[in-house]
Amino acid sequence: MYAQSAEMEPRTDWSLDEVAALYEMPFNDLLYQAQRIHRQYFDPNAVQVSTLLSIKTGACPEDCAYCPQSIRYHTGVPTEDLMSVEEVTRAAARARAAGATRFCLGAAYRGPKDAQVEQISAMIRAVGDMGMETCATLGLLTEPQAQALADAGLDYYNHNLDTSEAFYGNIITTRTFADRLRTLEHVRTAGMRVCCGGILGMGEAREDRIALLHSLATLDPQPESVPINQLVRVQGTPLADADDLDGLEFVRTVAAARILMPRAHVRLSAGRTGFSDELQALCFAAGANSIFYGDTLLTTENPEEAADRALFRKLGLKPEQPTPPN
Ligand code: SAM
Ligand code: DTB
Ligand code: SF4
Repeated sequence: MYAQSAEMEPRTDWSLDEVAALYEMPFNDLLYQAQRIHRQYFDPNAVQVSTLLSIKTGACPEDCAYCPQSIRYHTGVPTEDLMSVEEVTRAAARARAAGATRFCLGAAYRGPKDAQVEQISAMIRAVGDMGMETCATLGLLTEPQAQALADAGLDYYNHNLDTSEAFYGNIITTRTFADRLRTLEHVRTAGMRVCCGGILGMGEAREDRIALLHSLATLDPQPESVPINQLVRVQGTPLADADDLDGLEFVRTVAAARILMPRAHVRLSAGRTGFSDELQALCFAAGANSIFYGDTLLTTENPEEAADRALFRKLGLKPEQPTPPN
């Protein structure tokens, strides 16, 4: 039922029941399947390394219940205007020197204005010229905005589904799940690669994690990059006191993502500061093969670079070289 081979196009016709059956397999069987598929498609000891930069911080009009940058919550995140191209290239040069191969620009927008897309396009050109892969996450895009970013050479656009369609309304009311799917379509039409995943630990049930995976795996084509975030609980947000998620549920989600989307890079994204080395090692064994590297994500903490270097050494992992453009 789960058989796929590296020559075949990944299946995008998964039924919800199939995804549930996969997610709920005995843990050892699930990890074995995930590891087997991981080895068919990837070097199991290579991890893609991305660094994030918040190019426009805070005062976002949206009401995403997890987010420290929403203007509706008092989280102490300072408001900062859109950075200059020079500031961005300086940060990218630092990230490149530290070993990152992809640089991801994040902005606290519902969606950018055209003038902002123009300024961000200049940043993308500059970072691309430095030989790094580029990614941006700017919120909802119109079709011409997606085309403008693609024309600037943007390699990936990150736009997450965040959670299941059924649970979504508990988390965000200012834009819909369908709005997100539309932006993903514009990104595809413009010819960019898609980075799309979600957040775990927001009080969702296992069935929501299964439904999120189902939505991601049935995108056609599937996303090239799938960030799995663990909620970072930020004081002042409605989810500040969300219950802990069992780490093994996180590993199950990573393993199922690997099996369902065999060609995608599955990224351990937000929340790694709360993970032990052992939990991260299990995630890598389950098929995760990308991380955010650098002391900060957008506004919250990420493991220290030295800690990640030590973890890579202990596990014999090495940074992956970028894939050549299409
Ligand atoms: N404003 C744009 C948007 O929402 O699409 C781009 C930036 S937004 C911060 C990018 C993603 O970060 C969100 O979709 C969400 O998945 C993730 N994120 C934000 N706050 C988080 C938190 N506290 N914990 C985990 N993930 C978070
Ligand atoms: C994604 O899925 N995770 C990253 C990235 N896409 C932009 C963002 C995580 C943000 C965590 C909260 C913060 O640092 O503000
Ligand atoms: Fe704004 Fe993005 Fe945060 Fe939502 S996740 S509040 S859109 S910055």
